[in-house]
Amino acid sequence: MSQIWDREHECMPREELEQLQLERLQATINRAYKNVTCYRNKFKESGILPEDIHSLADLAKLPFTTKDDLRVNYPYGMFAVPLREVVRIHASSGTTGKATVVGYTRNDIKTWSNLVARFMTAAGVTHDDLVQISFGYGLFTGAFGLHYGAETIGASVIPMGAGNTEKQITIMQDYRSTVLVGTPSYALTIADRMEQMGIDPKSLSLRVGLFGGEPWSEGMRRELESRLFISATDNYGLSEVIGPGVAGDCQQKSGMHLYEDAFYPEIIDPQSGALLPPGSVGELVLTTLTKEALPMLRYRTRDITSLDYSPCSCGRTLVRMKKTMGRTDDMLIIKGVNVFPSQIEEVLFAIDGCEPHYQIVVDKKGPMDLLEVDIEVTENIFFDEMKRQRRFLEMVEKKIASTLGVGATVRLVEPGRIPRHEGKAVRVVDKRRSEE
Ligand code: DLL
Repeated sequence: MSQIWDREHECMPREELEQLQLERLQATINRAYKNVTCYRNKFKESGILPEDIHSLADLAKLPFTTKDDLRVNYPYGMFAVPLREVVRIHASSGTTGKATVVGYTRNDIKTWSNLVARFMTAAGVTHDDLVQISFGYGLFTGAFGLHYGAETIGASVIPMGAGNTEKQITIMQDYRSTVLVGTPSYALTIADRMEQMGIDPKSLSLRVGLFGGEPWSEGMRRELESRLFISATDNYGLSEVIGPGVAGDCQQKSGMHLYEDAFYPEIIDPQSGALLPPGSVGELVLTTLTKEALPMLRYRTRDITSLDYSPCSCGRTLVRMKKTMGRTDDMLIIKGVNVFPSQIEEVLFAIDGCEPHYQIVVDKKGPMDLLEVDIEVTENIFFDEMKRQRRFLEMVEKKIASTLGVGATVRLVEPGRIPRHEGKAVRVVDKRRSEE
Protein backbone atom coordinates (compact mmCIF):
# COMPACT_ATOMS: atom_id res chain seq x y z
CA MET A 1 0.00 0.00 0.00
CA SER A 2 1.56 3.30 -0.95
CA GLN A 3 -0.82 5.93 0.31
CA ILE A 4 -3.71 6.17 2.69
CA TRP A 5 -6.02 8.71 1.19
CA ASP A 6 -9.37 7.52 2.47
CA ARG A 7 -11.38 9.39 -0.16
CA GLU A 8 -14.65 7.87 1.01
CA HIS A 9 -14.34 9.55 4.40
CA GLU A 10 -12.17 12.52 3.55
CA CYS A 11 -14.20 13.85 0.63
CA MET A 12 -17.64 12.93 1.90
CA PRO A 13 -20.51 15.38 1.34
CA ARG A 14 -21.33 16.97 4.71
CA GLU A 15 -24.83 15.51 4.96
CA GLU A 16 -23.52 11.98 4.58
CA LEU A 17 -20.71 12.68 7.00
CA GLU A 18 -23.17 13.95 9.61
CA GLN A 19 -25.29 10.82 9.23
CA LEU A 20 -22.22 8.66 9.77
CA GLN A 21 -21.18 10.78 12.76
CA LEU A 22 -24.60 10.41 14.35
CA GLU A 23 -24.62 6.63 13.98
CA ARG A 24 -21.14 6.37 15.43
CA LEU A 25 -21.93 8.84 18.19
CA GLN A 26 -24.97 6.88 19.33
CA ALA A 27 -22.99 3.64 19.40
CA THR A 28 -20.18 5.34 21.37
CA ILE A 29 -22.59 6.86 23.89
CA ASN A 30 -24.30 3.51 24.45
CA ARG A 31 -21.00 1.78 25.03
CA ALA A 32 -19.70 4.48 27.34
CA TYR A 33 -22.93 4.50 29.36
CA LYS A 34 -23.00 0.73 29.68
CA ASN A 35 -19.35 0.19 30.56
CA VAL A 36 -17.98 3.29 32.30
CA THR A 37 -19.30 4.18 35.75
CA CYS A 38 -18.07 7.77 35.49
CA TYR A 39 -20.18 8.38 32.35
CA ARG A 40 -23.21 6.62 33.83
CA ASN A 41 -23.02 8.86 36.89
CA LYS A 42 -22.60 11.99 34.78
CA PHE A 43 -25.65 11.08 32.68
CA LYS A 44 -27.68 10.42 35.83
CA GLU A 45 -26.68 13.74 37.37
CA SER A 46 -27.83 15.58 34.24
CA GLY A 47 -31.03 13.50 33.96
CA ILE A 48 -30.11 12.21 30.50
CA LEU A 49 -30.30 8.76 28.96
CA PRO A 50 -28.38 7.60 25.86
CA GLU A 51 -31.66 7.36 23.95
CA ASP A 52 -32.21 11.12 24.45
CA ILE A 53 -29.49 11.80 21.86
CA HIS A 54 -31.36 11.90 18.55
CA SER A 55 -29.18 14.36 16.65
CA LEU A 56 -25.64 15.74 16.66
CA ALA A 57 -27.04 18.93 18.18
CA ASP A 58 -28.31 16.88 21.15
CA LEU A 59 -24.70 16.15 22.06
CA ALA A 60 -24.57 19.62 23.65
CA LYS A 61 -26.92 18.29 26.35
CA LEU A 62 -24.19 16.03 27.67
CA PRO A 63 -21.80 17.20 30.37
CA PHE A 64 -18.12 17.67 29.53
CA THR A 65 -15.35 15.24 30.35
CA THR A 66 -12.17 16.77 31.74
CA LYS A 67 -8.65 15.72 32.60
CA ASP A 68 -9.80 15.65 36.22
CA ASP A 69 -12.23 12.83 35.41
CA LEU A 70 -9.30 10.81 34.14
CA ARG A 71 -7.25 11.69 37.19
CA VAL A 72 -10.00 10.71 39.62
CA ASN A 73 -10.38 7.41 37.78
CA TYR A 74 -6.62 6.83 37.54
CA PRO A 75 -5.34 4.54 36.10
CA TYR A 76 -7.99 2.41 34.32
CA GLY A 77 -11.35 3.59 35.66
CA MET A 78 -12.48 5.23 32.40
CA PHE A 79 -11.75 2.17 30.24
CA ALA A 80 -14.84 0.76 28.51
CA VAL A 81 -13.34 -2.69 27.94
CA PRO A 82 -11.74 -5.20 30.33
CA LEU A 83 -7.96 -4.92 30.55
CA ARG A 84 -7.55 -8.26 28.79
CA GLU A 85 -8.78 -6.54 25.60
CA VAL A 86 -6.25 -3.73 25.94
CA VAL A 87 -3.10 -4.31 23.90
CA ARG A 88 -1.31 -1.00 24.59
CA ILE A 89 -1.06 1.56 27.36
CA HIS A 90 0.25 5.11 26.97
CA ALA A 91 0.09 8.20 29.17
CA SER A 92 -0.21 11.92 28.63
CA SER A 93 2.97 13.88 29.05
CA GLY A 94 1.76 15.20 32.38
CA THR A 95 2.87 18.78 31.79
CA THR A 96 -0.08 19.98 33.83
CA GLY A 97 -0.26 17.74 36.90
CA LYS A 98 -0.38 13.97 37.23
CA ALA A 99 -0.22 12.02 33.97
CA THR A 100 -3.36 10.35 32.71
CA VAL A 101 -3.35 6.77 31.48
CA VAL A 102 -4.85 5.78 28.13
CA GLY A 103 -5.46 2.35 26.57
CA TYR A 104 -6.00 0.87 23.13
CA THR A 105 -7.65 -2.34 21.91
CA ARG A 106 -6.22 -4.09 18.85
CA ASN A 107 -8.86 -2.31 16.77
CA ASP A 108 -7.95 1.04 18.30
CA ILE A 109 -4.33 0.54 17.26
CA LYS A 110 -5.51 -0.14 13.71
CA THR A 111 -7.75 2.94 13.73
CA TRP A 112 -4.93 5.04 15.15
CA SER A 113 -2.33 3.81 12.63
CA ASN A 114 -4.73 4.59 9.81
CA LEU A 115 -5.47 8.08 11.04
CA VAL A 116 -1.76 8.86 11.29
CA ALA A 117 -1.19 7.31 7.85
CA ARG A 118 -3.91 9.61 6.53
CA PHE A 119 -2.29 12.83 7.72
CA MET A 120 1.13 11.62 6.58
CA THR A 121 -0.33 10.97 3.13
CA ALA A 122 -2.01 14.38 3.16
CA ALA A 123 1.39 15.93 3.95
CA GLY A 124 2.92 14.15 0.95
CA VAL A 125 4.61 11.11 2.53
CA THR A 126 4.62 7.87 0.48
CA HIS A 127 6.01 4.33 0.70
CA ASP A 128 9.21 5.58 -0.90
CA ASP A 129 10.03 7.73 2.11
CA LEU A 130 12.52 7.13 4.91
CA VAL A 131 10.91 8.45 8.06
CA GLN A 132 13.19 9.45 10.92
CA ILE A 133 11.27 9.56 14.19
CA SER A 134 12.86 11.89 16.70
CA PHE A 135 10.08 11.85 19.26
CA GLY A 136 10.85 9.99 22.47
CA TYR A 137 9.66 6.38 22.49
CA GLY A 138 7.87 5.43 25.69
CA LEU A 139 4.62 6.39 27.33
CA PHE A 140 4.35 9.49 25.11
CA THR A 141 2.08 8.74 22.14
CA GLY A 142 4.14 10.72 19.59
CA ALA A 143 6.79 8.21 18.54
CA PHE A 144 4.66 5.05 18.45
CA GLY A 145 1.79 6.87 16.74
CA LEU A 146 3.96 8.17 13.91
CA HIS A 147 5.91 4.91 13.75
CA TYR A 148 2.81 2.75 13.16
CA GLY A 149 1.34 5.30 10.75
CA ALA A 150 4.51 5.33 8.63
CA GLU A 151 4.59 1.51 8.56
CA THR A 152 0.95 1.47 7.48
CA ILE A 153 1.90 3.57 4.47
CA GLY A 154 4.78 1.23 3.77
CA ALA A 155 7.47 3.85 4.36
CA SER A 156 10.77 2.82 5.97
CA VAL A 157 10.81 3.81 9.62
CA ILE A 158 14.02 4.91 11.33
CA PRO A 159 13.15 4.78 15.06
CA MET A 160 15.81 7.19 16.34
CA GLY A 161 13.99 8.43 19.43
CA ALA A 162 14.61 11.88 20.90
CA GLY A 163 17.93 13.49 21.68
CA ASN A 164 21.53 12.83 20.68
CA THR A 165 21.27 15.62 18.14
CA GLU A 166 24.58 15.01 16.39
CA LYS A 167 23.72 11.38 15.87
CA GLN A 168 20.33 12.42 14.50
CA ILE A 169 22.19 14.45 11.89
CA THR A 170 24.66 11.68 11.05
CA ILE A 171 21.83 9.19 10.62
CA MET A 172 19.99 11.71 8.48
CA GLN A 173 23.06 11.98 6.24
CA ASP A 174 23.99 8.29 6.11
CA TYR A 175 20.51 6.76 5.87
CA ARG A 176 19.27 9.53 3.55
CA SER A 177 16.17 10.26 5.66
CA THR A 178 13.52 12.07 3.64
CA VAL A 179 11.01 12.82 6.42
CA LEU A 180 11.76 14.25 9.85
CA VAL A 181 9.27 13.66 12.68
CA GLY A 182 9.45 15.53 15.96
CA THR A 183 8.43 18.64 17.83
CA PRO A 184 9.00 21.83 15.84
CA SER A 185 11.25 23.17 18.60
CA TYR A 186 13.45 20.09 18.43
CA ALA A 187 13.62 20.39 14.64
CA LEU A 188 14.97 23.89 15.20
CA THR A 189 17.59 22.55 17.60
CA ILE A 190 18.61 20.06 14.89
CA ALA A 191 18.84 22.90 12.34
CA ASP A 192 21.02 24.94 14.73
CA ARG A 193 23.37 22.04 15.36
CA MET A 194 23.61 21.32 11.65
CA GLU A 195 24.71 24.87 11.09
CA GLN A 196 27.30 24.60 13.88
CA MET A 197 28.61 21.37 12.34
CA GLY A 198 28.95 23.15 9.00
CA ILE A 199 26.52 20.80 7.26
CA ASP A 200 24.61 22.18 4.34
CA PRO A 201 20.97 21.04 4.68
CA LYS A 202 20.76 21.02 0.88
CA SER A 203 23.20 18.12 0.88
CA LEU A 204 20.64 16.02 2.79
CA SER A 205 17.66 14.16 1.33
CA LEU A 206 15.07 15.68 3.70
CA ARG A 207 11.91 16.92 2.01
CA VAL A 208 9.05 16.81 4.52
CA GLY A 209 8.77 17.66 8.21
CA LEU A 210 5.90 16.24 10.25
CA PHE A 211 5.84 18.42 13.33
CA GLY A 212 3.46 18.44 16.26
CA GLY A 213 3.02 17.92 19.96
CA GLU A 214 3.26 21.64 20.82
CA PRO A 215 1.98 24.97 19.52
CA TRP A 216 4.08 26.69 16.86
CA SER A 217 3.58 29.76 14.72
CA GLU A 218 3.59 30.37 10.99
CA GLY A 219 6.85 32.25 11.56
CA MET A 220 8.38 29.09 12.97
CA ARG A 221 7.11 27.18 9.92
CA ARG A 222 8.86 29.64 7.58
CA GLU A 223 12.03 29.38 9.64
CA LEU A 224 12.07 25.55 9.52
CA GLU A 225 11.21 25.45 5.83
CA SER A 226 13.95 27.84 4.82
CA ARG A 227 16.61 26.38 7.09
CA LEU A 228 15.98 22.69 6.47
CA PHE A 229 14.73 22.94 2.86
CA ILE A 230 11.58 20.99 3.64
CA SER A 231 7.84 21.34 3.56
CA ALA A 232 7.04 21.76 7.27
CA THR A 233 3.61 20.39 8.14
CA ASP A 234 1.65 20.54 11.36
CA ASN A 235 -0.25 17.70 13.00
CA TYR A 236 -2.31 17.76 16.16
CA GLY A 237 -3.58 15.30 18.69
CA LEU A 238 -3.73 14.46 22.36
CA SER A 239 -3.31 11.25 24.30
CA GLU A 240 -6.73 11.25 25.92
CA VAL A 241 -8.40 11.36 22.51
CA ILE A 242 -5.99 9.00 20.66
CA GLY A 243 -2.55 10.69 20.40
CA PRO A 244 -1.34 12.17 17.08
CA GLY A 245 -3.87 11.61 14.29
CA VAL A 246 -6.70 13.93 15.29
CA ALA A 247 -5.87 16.53 12.62
CA GLY A 248 -3.12 17.27 10.14
CA ASP A 249 -2.09 19.64 7.36
CA CYS A 250 -2.58 18.80 3.72
CA GLN A 251 -0.14 20.31 1.24
CA GLN A 252 -2.13 23.57 1.12
CA LYS A 253 -1.07 24.13 4.74
CA SER A 254 -4.03 26.35 5.42
CA GLY A 255 -5.49 24.62 8.47
CA MET A 256 -5.29 21.03 9.68
CA HIS A 257 -8.02 18.70 8.42
CA LEU A 258 -9.71 17.19 11.44
CA TYR A 259 -10.74 13.58 10.95
CA GLU A 260 -14.44 14.09 11.51
CA ASP A 261 -15.35 10.49 10.69
CA ALA A 262 -13.47 9.57 13.90
CA PHE A 263 -13.90 12.69 16.09
CA TYR A 264 -16.74 15.15 16.52
CA PRO A 265 -15.43 18.66 17.23
CA GLU A 266 -17.15 21.53 19.03
CA ILE A 267 -15.88 24.99 19.96
CA ILE A 268 -16.97 26.36 23.31
CA ASP A 269 -16.45 29.47 25.36
CA PRO A 270 -13.82 28.29 27.88
CA GLN A 271 -15.36 30.38 30.65
CA SER A 272 -19.07 29.67 30.31
CA GLY A 273 -18.89 26.34 28.48
CA ALA A 274 -21.45 27.61 25.94
CA LEU A 275 -21.29 26.26 22.40
CA LEU A 276 -19.98 28.90 19.97
CA PRO A 277 -21.12 29.39 16.35
CA PRO A 278 -18.96 28.03 13.48
CA GLY A 279 -15.83 30.07 12.87
CA SER A 280 -15.52 31.35 16.46
CA VAL A 281 -12.29 31.15 18.39
CA GLY A 282 -12.64 29.10 21.56
CA GLU A 283 -11.77 25.86 23.29
CA LEU A 284 -11.84 22.69 21.21
CA VAL A 285 -14.02 19.91 22.61
CA LEU A 286 -13.72 16.46 21.08
CA THR A 287 -15.90 13.36 21.15
CA THR A 288 -14.43 10.12 19.86
CA LEU A 289 -16.64 8.24 17.40
CA THR A 290 -14.76 4.99 16.86
CA LYS A 291 -12.61 4.31 19.90
CA GLU A 292 -13.23 1.15 21.90
CA ALA A 293 -10.97 1.11 24.97
CA LEU A 294 -11.30 4.73 25.99
CA PRO A 295 -14.29 6.55 24.52
CA MET A 296 -14.25 10.27 25.27
CA LEU A 297 -17.48 12.21 25.36
CA ARG A 298 -17.14 15.99 25.00
CA TYR A 299 -13.54 16.02 26.18
CA ARG A 300 -12.28 19.51 26.96
CA THR A 301 -8.90 19.74 25.23
CA ARG A 302 -8.08 23.19 26.69
CA ASP A 303 -6.64 24.06 23.26
CA ILE A 304 -7.74 27.35 21.76
CA THR A 305 -8.48 27.33 18.03
CA SER A 306 -11.23 27.84 15.45
CA LEU A 307 -12.79 25.61 12.79
CA ASP A 308 -13.11 26.50 9.12
CA TYR A 309 -15.86 24.63 7.24
CA SER A 310 -15.11 26.22 3.86
CA PRO A 311 -13.91 23.88 1.07
CA CYS A 312 -10.20 23.23 0.69
CA SER A 313 -8.56 23.06 -2.72
CA CYS A 314 -7.06 19.65 -1.90
CA GLY A 315 -10.53 18.13 -2.28
CA ARG A 316 -10.99 17.07 1.32
CA THR A 317 -14.33 18.12 2.78
CA LEU A 318 -13.12 17.68 6.36
CA VAL A 319 -13.23 20.79 8.52
CA ARG A 320 -9.93 22.61 8.99
CA MET A 321 -8.61 23.42 12.42
CA LYS A 322 -6.46 26.53 12.72
CA LYS A 323 -3.07 26.36 14.37
CA THR A 324 -3.81 26.49 18.08
CA MET A 325 -3.03 29.68 19.96
CA GLY A 326 -2.04 27.49 22.89
CA ARG A 327 -3.76 25.93 25.84
CA THR A 328 -6.13 27.73 28.16
CA ASP A 329 -3.73 26.88 30.96
CA ASP A 330 -0.81 28.45 29.05
CA MET A 331 -2.76 31.63 28.65
CA LEU A 332 -1.20 34.34 30.75
CA ILE A 333 -3.32 37.04 32.24
CA ILE A 334 -1.11 40.09 32.42
CA LYS A 335 -2.72 43.14 33.96
CA GLY A 336 -6.07 41.72 32.92
CA VAL A 337 -5.03 41.15 29.30
CA ASN A 338 -5.01 37.60 27.92
CA VAL A 339 -1.70 36.74 26.33
CA PHE A 340 -0.66 33.55 24.56
CA PRO A 341 3.02 32.70 24.14
CA SER A 342 2.29 32.01 20.45
CA GLN A 343 1.38 35.69 19.93
CA ILE A 344 4.77 36.72 21.25
CA GLU A 345 6.43 34.11 19.03
CA GLU A 346 4.70 35.51 15.96
CA VAL A 347 6.00 39.03 16.73
CA LEU A 348 9.56 37.85 17.33
CA PHE A 349 9.75 35.82 14.12
CA ALA A 350 8.91 38.92 12.11
CA ILE A 351 11.89 40.88 13.46
CA ASP A 352 15.28 40.74 11.78
CA GLY A 353 18.04 40.02 14.25
CA CYS A 354 15.91 37.97 16.67
CA GLU A 355 16.98 34.37 16.84
CA PRO A 356 14.04 31.93 16.97
CA HIS A 357 14.64 31.11 20.64
CA TYR A 358 12.80 32.88 23.41
CA GLN A 359 11.47 32.42 26.90
CA ILE A 360 8.72 34.25 28.69
CA VAL A 361 9.11 35.01 32.38
CA VAL A 362 6.13 36.14 34.40
CA ASP A 363 6.51 37.58 37.88
CA LYS A 364 4.67 39.74 40.32
CA LYS A 365 5.84 42.92 42.00
CA GLY A 366 3.33 43.67 44.73
CA PRO A 367 -0.05 43.49 43.01
CA MET A 368 1.51 44.13 39.57
CA ASP A 369 2.08 41.39 37.00
CA LEU A 370 5.37 41.69 35.20
CA LEU A 371 5.97 40.24 31.77
CA GLU A 372 9.52 39.73 30.64
CA VAL A 373 10.56 38.28 27.31
CA ASP A 374 14.09 36.95 26.99
CA ILE A 375 15.16 36.73 23.38
CA GLU A 376 18.28 35.44 21.77
CA VAL A 377 19.69 37.87 19.26
CA THR A 378 22.29 37.50 16.55
CA GLU A 379 25.87 38.01 17.72
CA ASN A 380 26.22 41.34 15.91
CA ILE A 381 23.29 42.81 17.81
CA PHE A 382 24.34 41.28 21.12
CA PHE A 383 27.82 42.73 20.90
CA ASP A 384 26.69 45.93 19.23
CA GLU A 385 27.22 49.35 20.77
CA MET A 386 24.84 50.19 23.63
CA LYS A 387 22.99 52.85 21.71
CA ARG A 388 22.03 50.55 18.85
CA GLN A 389 21.16 47.77 21.28
CA ARG A 390 18.86 50.18 23.13
CA ARG A 391 17.14 51.19 19.89
CA PHE A 392 16.64 47.53 18.94
CA LEU A 393 15.17 46.77 22.37
CA GLU A 394 12.77 49.69 22.17
CA MET A 395 11.61 48.59 18.72
CA VAL A 396 10.89 45.01 19.93
CA GLU A 397 9.11 46.28 23.06
CA LYS A 398 6.96 48.60 20.95
CA LYS A 399 5.98 45.80 18.57
CA ILE A 400 5.08 43.47 21.45
CA ALA A 401 3.04 46.16 23.21
CA SER A 402 1.10 47.07 20.08
CA THR A 403 0.31 43.42 19.29
CA LEU A 404 -0.54 42.22 22.78
CA GLY A 405 -2.05 45.37 24.19
CA VAL A 406 0.19 45.09 27.22
CA GLY A 407 3.80 46.06 27.74
CA ALA A 408 6.70 43.68 28.27
CA THR A 409 10.28 44.16 29.34
CA VAL A 410 12.53 42.62 26.73
CA ARG A 411 15.98 41.29 27.61
CA LEU A 412 18.53 40.45 24.96
CA VAL A 413 20.52 37.32 25.64
CA GLU A 414 23.39 35.89 23.65
CA PRO A 415 22.79 32.99 21.25
CA GLY A 416 22.57 29.62 23.02
CA ARG A 417 21.45 31.01 26.41
CA ILE A 418 17.81 29.85 26.33
CA PRO A 419 17.52 26.19 27.34
CA ARG A 420 16.81 23.76 24.46
CA HIS A 421 14.47 20.79 24.74
CA GLU A 422 14.37 17.51 22.89
CA GLY A 423 10.62 17.10 23.32
CA LYS A 424 8.09 19.80 24.01
CA ALA A 425 9.57 23.27 24.54
CA VAL A 426 8.99 25.10 27.81
CA ARG A 427 8.16 28.65 26.74
CA VAL A 428 6.94 30.12 30.00
CA VAL A 429 8.50 30.38 33.41
CA ASP A 430 5.78 31.62 35.71
CA LYS A 431 7.42 32.68 38.94
CA ARG A 432 4.01 33.57 40.36
CA ARG A 433 3.09 29.86 40.31
CA SER A 434 6.28 28.63 41.98
CA GLU A 435 5.71 30.99 44.89
CA GLU A 436 2.19 29.65 45.54
O1 DLL B 1 1.31 15.62 22.17
C1 DLL B 1 0.12 13.97 20.89
C2 DLL B 1 0.93 14.32 19.70
C3 DLL B 1 2.18 13.81 19.54
C4 DLL B 1 0.42 15.12 18.71
C5 DLL B 1 2.92 14.09 18.44
C6 DLL B 1 1.13 15.40 17.56
C7 DLL B 1 2.40 14.89 17.43
P1 DLL B 1 -0.10 14.90 24.71
O2 DLL B 1 1.26 14.66 25.22
O3 DLL B 1 -1.25 14.32 25.44
O4 DLL B 1 -0.23 14.33 23.25
O5 DLL B 1 -0.29 16.45 24.58
C8 DLL B 1 -1.44 16.97 23.98
O6 DLL B 1 -0.22 18.88 23.14
O7 DLL B 1 -3.67 19.17 23.99
C9 DLL B 1 -1.96 20.39 22.74
O8 DLL B 1 -1.98 21.31 23.81
C10 DLL B 1 -0.53 20.04 22.40
N1 DLL B 1 -0.38 19.77 20.97
C11 DLL B 1 -0.23 18.59 20.37
N2 DLL B 1 -0.06 18.77 19.02
C12 DLL B 1 -0.14 20.11 18.79
C13 DLL B 1 -0.05 20.94 17.64
C14 DLL B 1 0.49 14.73 22.14
N3 DLL B 1 0.19 20.45 16.42
C15 DLL B 1 -1.37 18.46 23.90
N4 DLL B 1 -0.19 22.27 17.81
C16 DLL B 1 -2.54 19.06 23.16
C17 DLL B 1 -0.42 22.79 19.03
C18 DLL B 1 -0.35 20.74 20.04
N5 DLL B 1 -0.48 22.07 20.16
